[in-house]
Amino acid sequence: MRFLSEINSPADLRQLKVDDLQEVADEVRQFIIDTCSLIGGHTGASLGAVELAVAMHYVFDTPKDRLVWDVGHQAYAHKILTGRRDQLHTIKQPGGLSGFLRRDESEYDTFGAGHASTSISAALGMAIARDQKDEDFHVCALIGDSSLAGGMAMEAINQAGHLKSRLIVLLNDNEMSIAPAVGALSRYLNRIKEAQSYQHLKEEIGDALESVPHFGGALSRAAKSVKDAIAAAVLPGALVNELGFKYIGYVDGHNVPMLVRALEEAKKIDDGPVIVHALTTKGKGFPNPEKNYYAYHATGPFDPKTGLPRKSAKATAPTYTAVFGETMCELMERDPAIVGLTAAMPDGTGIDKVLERFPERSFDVGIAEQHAVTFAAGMACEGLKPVAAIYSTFLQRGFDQVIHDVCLQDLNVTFAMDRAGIVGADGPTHHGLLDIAYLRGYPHIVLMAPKDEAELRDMLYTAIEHKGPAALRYPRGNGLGVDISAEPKLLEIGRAEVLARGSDAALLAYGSMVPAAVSAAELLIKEGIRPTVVNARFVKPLDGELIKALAETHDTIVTIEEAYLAGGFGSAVIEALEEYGLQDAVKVVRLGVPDEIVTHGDAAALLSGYGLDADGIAAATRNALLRTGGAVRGEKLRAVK
Ligand SMILES: Cc1ncc(C[n+]2csc(CCOP(=O)(O)OP(=O)(O)O)c2C)c(N)n1
Repeated sequence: MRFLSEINSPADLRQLKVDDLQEVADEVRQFIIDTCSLIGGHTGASLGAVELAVAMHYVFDTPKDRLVWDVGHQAYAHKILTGRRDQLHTIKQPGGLSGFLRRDESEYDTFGAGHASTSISAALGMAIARDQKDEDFHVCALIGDSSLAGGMAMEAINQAGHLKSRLIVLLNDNEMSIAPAVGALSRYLNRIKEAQSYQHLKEEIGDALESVPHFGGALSRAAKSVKDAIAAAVLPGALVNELGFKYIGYVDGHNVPMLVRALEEAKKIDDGPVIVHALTTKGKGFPNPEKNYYAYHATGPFDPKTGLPRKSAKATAPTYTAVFGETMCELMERDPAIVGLTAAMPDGTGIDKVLERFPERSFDVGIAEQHAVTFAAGMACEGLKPVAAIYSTFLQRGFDQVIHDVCLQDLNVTFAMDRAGIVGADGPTHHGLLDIAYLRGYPHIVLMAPKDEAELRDMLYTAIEHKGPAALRYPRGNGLGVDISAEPKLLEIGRAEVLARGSDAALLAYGSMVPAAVSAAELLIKEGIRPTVVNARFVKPLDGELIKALAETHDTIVTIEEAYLAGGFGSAVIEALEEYGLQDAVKVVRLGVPDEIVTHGDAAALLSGYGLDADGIAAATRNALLRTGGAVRGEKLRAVK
C-alpha cells in the first residue's frame, strides 16, 4: 500500500495530488476485499462507493464540512479514511465497529444511520442550523438511488427546493437496491442517462456536420435544436427545474478526478441545493465473475481470488424466512385473494419466491414501508388479503399507517414481521425489539408469535383468514428443524398452548423464547422443581382464562419474551392480572430486554447476556421461587446465577 498505510485521517488524504487519488481508491478497494473476505459484511455496497468516499473526503474539509451518509452500509471506505482502517476487521463483530454509522463512533459520522432515506432531511437540518448560526461549512448528503425514492427523501427534496439553502446531494446511482431498483423514479434516472448519452451523441454528430462543406452550419443548427428539445424534455427534468435543485451530471462514479471536479463545481453553488449524479457499479471489483446481485450487496466470508463463499457448516433446518416464502406460495396457490408485498427486501423476507411464482399478485414497492402498509390497506378495502412482509425494525416506519389506515378501519391486512428480536451483527438500528409495544396498544389487531417453523405456517394461515388486522413476529435465522409437512391449520385466536403442567412456577413464553423455556424447564426438573410451561402464542388477545388459572394455582409466573420489557408481553400479562383483580395473587417476573440500547454482536451471546436462554430462565425462576418461598420440591437449590 503506497498511500493507504499513511492515511490516518482525511487531512492526510488532502495532502495528496488529485492524480494520486485513483490509486488511493484502488488500495481502499483491495483493503475492503481483503477484510470482507475474512469476515463478510456489506461488501458489494461498499465497493461501489469507494471513489465517492475518496472524492468527498478530498474535496470537503471533513469533519468541519458535514458528510451525511444514507443507511451507512456502503460507508466502509469512509471508515477506512477516517482513522478506522486498523479496526475495519472488527466491523459488525462483538465489541467492534458498527456496520453502519454512529455519532459516538467517530466525529466523521455526523449522523447515525442504518435505516434508509434519512440523509437529505438530516443534512438539510444541518444546513439550516448553519445558516441560522451564521457559520460557513458545506453539507453533503450521499444517498443511493433506491433510498432516494423513499418517502422521507422525497419530502426532504421538496423542502430543500423551497428553502433554497446551500446543500449538496451526491446521488450514488447503481440501479440497485438490495435487489434491482424498482419504480418510476428509477426509470426517470435511466431516462436522464439515456438523454445525456443522446446529447453527447448529438454533440459529436453536430461537430461532424459542421465540417460538411456548404450545408454544415445549417445542418448543425438543426441537429442542435433537436438535441435541445430532447434535453429540455428530459434534462434536467422535474427533480431539478421544478423542485428547485441544480443538477451536475452524470459523472462516472469510479473516476476520482472527475468526481472531484464535479464536487468542486457543486461547492460553488451558493444559492440553493444541487444534486451531483454519479453512476456506479455495485460490487465494483468484487472478484466474482458471475452476476449475482444479492451477493454483491452483502456477503459472508469469501475467497478473495474467486469470490466464492467460504464453506460454512450447512444448517439442517430451513430459515423462518424460507418457510414463510414457501407457505405463502402454498396458500396463494389455493386462494387467489392473497397478495404478497415487500418493501425492497424480497430475498430478506422470502417474498422473492412469491414474486417469481405469482408476479401478478406480488409487489416490491421499494424502500417505502409507509406506502406498503397503506397500499395493502387499499387492497384489503376491495376484498384482497394482503400480506405485508416487513422486518420488525422497518415496520416502525409504517407505524401510523398501521394504526390509521389499517387498524382504525379494521382492515384485513397481515403483517409478517421477520427479524423480530435480537438480530445480531447489524445491531441497534436493526434489532426488532419494539413491535409488541408499538402494536399492542391499539384495538382490533391480533398479535402472535410462533414457537417454531411449523407453527409459523399455522399462524400465517390464521392471520390471513382472520377478518381484520393481524401480525406475526418471528426471528432471524433457522427454525428448529421440526416437521413442516402438515397442511397449515387454523389456530384458535387468543388460545395458548400448555406444553407441560407443573405447580411451582409457570413459565409463560412468547414466540422465539418457547424453546428456551422448555429447555429451562428440563434443567429445573432435574433439581426437583416442576414448572408449568406455556407457549403463549398470542399477546393480543391474551389467553385470559389460562392466565387466571395459572395465577390461582402458581405462586410465580415468569414471562419470557425476546423484546423490550417496556410495553411488551410481560406487561400485557401484568395488565391482565390487574384487570382480573389477581395482581396480588401471584408474583410475576418478567424476562426480556431491559431499558437500554442493545449493541451488535452474536445474537445467541447477546440473548444469553440478558438471561434469555435456558440457563438464564432457570436461574431467574429459581431466584423467584426463593424470594416467594414458593414450593420447591427436591434438594437444595443451587447457587443462583
Ligand atoms: C427503512 C429501510 N428499509 C429497508 C432497509 C434495508 N436496506 C438496506 S440497504 C438497502 C438498499 C439501498 O439501496 P440504495 O439506496 O440504492 O443504496 P445501495 O445499496 O445500492 O448503495 C435496503 C433496502 C433499510 N436499511 N431501511
